Amino acid sequence: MKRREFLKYAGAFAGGGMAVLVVGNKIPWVMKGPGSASAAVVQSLNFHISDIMKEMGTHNAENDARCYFWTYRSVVPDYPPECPGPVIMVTKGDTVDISVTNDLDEPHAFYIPGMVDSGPILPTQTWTASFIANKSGAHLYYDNLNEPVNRMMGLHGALIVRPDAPALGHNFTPYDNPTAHVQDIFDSFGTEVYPGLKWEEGDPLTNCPPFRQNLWLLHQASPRLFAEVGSLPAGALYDPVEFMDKFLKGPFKVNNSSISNDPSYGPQYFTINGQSGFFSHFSPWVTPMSRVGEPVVVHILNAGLWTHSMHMHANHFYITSINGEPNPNPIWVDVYTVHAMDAIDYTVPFMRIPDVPNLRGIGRPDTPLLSEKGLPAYPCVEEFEVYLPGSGEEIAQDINGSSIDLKQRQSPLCYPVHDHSEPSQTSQGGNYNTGMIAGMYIVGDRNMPGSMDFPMDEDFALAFENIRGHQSTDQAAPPIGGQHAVP
Ligand SMILES: [Cu+2]
Repeated sequence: MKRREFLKYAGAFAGGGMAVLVVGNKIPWVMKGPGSASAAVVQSLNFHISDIMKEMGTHNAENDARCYFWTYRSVVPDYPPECPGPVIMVTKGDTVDISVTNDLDEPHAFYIPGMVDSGPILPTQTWTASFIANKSGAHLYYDNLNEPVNRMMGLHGALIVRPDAPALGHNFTPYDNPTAHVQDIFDSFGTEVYPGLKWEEGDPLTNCPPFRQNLWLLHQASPRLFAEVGSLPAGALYDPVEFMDKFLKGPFKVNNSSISNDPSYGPQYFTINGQSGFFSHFSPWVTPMSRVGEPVVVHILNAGLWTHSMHMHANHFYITSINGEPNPNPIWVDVYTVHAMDAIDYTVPFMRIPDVPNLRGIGRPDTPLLSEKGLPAYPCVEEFEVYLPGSGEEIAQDINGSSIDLKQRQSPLCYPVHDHSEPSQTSQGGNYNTGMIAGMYIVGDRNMPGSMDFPMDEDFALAFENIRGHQSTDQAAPPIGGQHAVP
């Protein structure tokens, strides 16, 4: 593609919201659920394969941090182009009608292993099909041509399929055939083992959605290499072996200035759902924000070529699914390795933080010990009133020149989720905590009288409202094939 054509898409960077398309009418709960930023109910998917120049989180007047991508873009509804493509949510057994038009100048495809395979869609052509969402869980949809080049260039997104019913006499799991141990874990939610709500259980009175889930779609991007692919003559394909060599074996640069003078072919941006650093860590579409007693499932899909190991502080979690197979032995861990193209589920119990000193055990709804000041160690009433930086210590200016106090309250309780593959903790050579990082917020405790909501300052409350929904949602969809009533 000619650069002047794709430059017109500059500005696709969005501050964290994910486009979500809900197919069919069986899962109205998802409209208020975590991970559904700008959700819309649709009866069919209408995608165009096109390209963008995306402004990354570190783009500003001094630092031209932009990257060229190929994207699946929803045109009905009309969403801005973004990498990754929209999240597609369906119920198992539903039929999904899809059309994909190729606006680029080499063949592309739409592929979900075991579900649908478009084969090559030639330039300017449109492929239409129907497929059945035949397996519950999180799946990657992607372009499998010239592998891995087309997928790495940004042609990927997530399909999340939810079971339509739990096993008889059991709680819901995210899977069709959970192993006995995975079923046990989900059956333990809402019991004395993990007091609070079942996974599928919401509570409108306390602003808690059912089926709490987050998606971590991992990817890595190289502005130099991706620009080279985008600059090829019409119809020419980039050699995938050369692509892999340059991407995976390029040397890392030691600092920002050497990157701008002589950019590496290696990845410079490490993203979760297209976001990095603050924009992923503080995004409720990435970072689980839930109460003790409100378990959350995190679907991890690695669309890239690198290995990542997301280490979650605050709670250990269960690995409940590995590459489409419910885990026969879901041990309790705090970090787990996700290879290229892996699909891994973290099931997070949202128990009390394990390092709170209780009379018995860890993480249990137990009697907390007292601090030196004679206050209970839990709820963390002393930390709730701590600000880092403190009030008046760090003042910034907004774009209108007004002063902003950067004080940050240590409530709700905020913990990091970072990748142990350390190069990913940078973005374009920046310092730690600008790359592939998520988090975990404990925003209250259902099991502690008087602590349903921990104290929240206004900025956090705004983000939290977006995800846990004080606002109205879109209308429910008609049956598949039917039409929306005119509002
Ligand atoms: Cu760690």
